Amino acid sequence: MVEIPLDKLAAALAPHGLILRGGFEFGENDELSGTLVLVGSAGDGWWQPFQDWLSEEGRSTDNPLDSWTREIVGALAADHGARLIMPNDRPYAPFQQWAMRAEWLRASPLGILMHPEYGLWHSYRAALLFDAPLPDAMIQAAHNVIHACDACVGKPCLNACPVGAHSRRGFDYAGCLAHVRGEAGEACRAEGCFSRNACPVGMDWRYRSEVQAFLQTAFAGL
Ligand code: B12
Repeated sequence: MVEIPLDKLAAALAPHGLILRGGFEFGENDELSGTLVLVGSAGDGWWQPFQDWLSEEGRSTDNPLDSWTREIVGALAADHGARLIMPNDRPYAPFQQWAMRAEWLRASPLGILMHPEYGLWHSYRAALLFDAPLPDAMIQAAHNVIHACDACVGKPCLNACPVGAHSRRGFDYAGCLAHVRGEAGEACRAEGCFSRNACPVGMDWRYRSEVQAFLQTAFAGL
């Protein structure tokens, strides 16, 4: 049986600021079979490699982050006989559910998963599906993971949005979008989401403003 070459994968991803985000084996009742390994980022170390790639001639500006990811992780999939699954391809694959299984994370009140070290400053950019068992190095014990939101009394994330889009009732997507796109949403567009930035966990991993502006603009379709 083939083994998943975790070290090779990690070494190939590192120059691009991408990392392995954990994995798990699908079971009998799942929609897929094999072992899934998630690829993503922690912090914004991917920004400069991505910018360098983007500045090369002939790059399309249509979903550039996905195109960049597809180029890097797609090559790994081809080299190692894995199937590439992308988060924005339809029908949407349940990346957050997969991440919960792989890394034992839970959602913050904002919907974004809370990581014990990276806080809200991490992402899932692609997944690789292998026909091989889960390497021992990827077996993560559930009890290792502390959910920081449980101990967070003030929940500043729920009080920081200028239009109250994040509340205990959930996320008011339409309200957020209208504000971010509008005249009064300049700060949200330039500095990033106030709610996400209000979280005290993982401050060292916070994306610089330039990166937050890029992601907010993409989110708002501007
Ligand atoms: C559609 C989508 C959205 C939609 C949700 C619309 C809706 N009402 O459902 C919108 C446009 C609102 C959205 C917004 C954002 N999203 Co979004 N989104 C997705 C996407 C592409 C598909 C979600 C889905 O339907 N999956 C299918 C179901 C079956 O899978 P699931 O795992 O169960 O998905 C659950 C979650 O997506 C959750 N959910 C529902 N609504 C929302 C809203 C937010 C804000 C989040 C984070 C989760 C969430 O409910 C789903 C059902 O259980 C995923 C990628 C993916 N493939 O999962 C990213 C994803 C969930 N988004 C993500 C992020 C980061 C954001 C933003 C913060 C983007 C940004 N600017 O950086 C914003 C939030 C802005 C804000 N101000 O808070 C990340 C979360 C990463 C993490 N660390 O947890 C993902 C995984 C993308 C990624 N590449 O990392 N998103």
